[in-house]
Amino acid sequence: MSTPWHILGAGSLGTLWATRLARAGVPVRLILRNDARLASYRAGQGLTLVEHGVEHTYAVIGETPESPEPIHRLLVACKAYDAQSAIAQLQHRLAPDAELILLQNGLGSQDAVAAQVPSARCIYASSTEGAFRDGDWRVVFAGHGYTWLGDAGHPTPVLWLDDLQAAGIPHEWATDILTRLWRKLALNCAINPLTVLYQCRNGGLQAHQCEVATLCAELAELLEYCGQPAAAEDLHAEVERVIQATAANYSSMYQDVANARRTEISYLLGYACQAAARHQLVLPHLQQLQARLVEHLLARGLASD
Ligand code: NAD
Ligand code: KPL
Repeated sequence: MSTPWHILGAGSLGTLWATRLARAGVPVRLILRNDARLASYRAGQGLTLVEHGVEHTYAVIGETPESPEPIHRLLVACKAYDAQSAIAQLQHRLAPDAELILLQNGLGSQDAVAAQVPSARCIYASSTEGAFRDGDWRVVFAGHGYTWLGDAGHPTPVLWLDDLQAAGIPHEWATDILTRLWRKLALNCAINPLTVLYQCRNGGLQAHQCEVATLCAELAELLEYCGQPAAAEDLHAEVERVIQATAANYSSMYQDVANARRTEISYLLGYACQAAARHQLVLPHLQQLQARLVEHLLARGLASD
């Protein structure tokens, strides 16, 4: 039997990956927080994937972090702010050859996890797929996209990409994964906080073109300072393109705030501002944006980290 995929986090992306791997006959184990969540999961039929309005349920095996089986391959599908504590619960189960696939958006959590589990190989991922939960143990595949995977320390591809191929998960091995993560972070910093502050869809930023352009200029400067010139290339043009292409959508940060959920600000704008401070780079608009966003979150009783 091929190596099982342990999936940590039964949220949107975790369920999206678990169901597609299970559909392809790849062994999958879903790691739930505790016995109560496991009992709730076992009371149902499994995980349901809704794609193009058609739903299928897959009987993926559930377990808790305390299960005894060693883990060789772990897909970490928690939010960035939960990744380290979630992994700590099952760190004792990681086999010496363990590989972790980190799906978190932004930057900062991946390096923290890599430092936490120095003997494991950590694969960083950047995904443009979109999914949301429309109920417990259910996910709607809302936006088809691509997932880039890479190891910042070793260019050699992993051996399990054929599992992704079999599961129909569009992917590519990226030797420049950090550049891709920085680029996505910059896009998210230029778009998401403004959609929260102006309470608009992405397309609403067409009314704030000057502000977007100024932020892009500062972000491009930051990327250069951080040794990521390729991520800075034509940033403003791409931001404009994304705003147009996703004009009718609400950004992920907008949706988090609208649903009173904690945002991943520390791994996006917070990370960018910290990197600027490390380089003693003054980026007044970016810093002001962070201050405005923090104030906005606190005023709504949401965490500002
Ligand atoms: P989500 O909130 O839907 O799922 C996270 C899951 O992790 C939740 O079910 C939560 O209960 C679980 N979890 C947290 N701590 C845990 C623990 N200790 N033990 C077990 N489970 C635990 O989040 P998501 O939307 O799937 O996002 C995951 C990451 O992927 C984020 O960084 C996000 O930015 C990124 N991402 C999401 C999408 C998307 O469309 N949803 C797209 C691209 C990137
Ligand atoms: O990734 C995004 C998000 O909403 O998080 C886009 C659509 C690119 C906006 O930044």
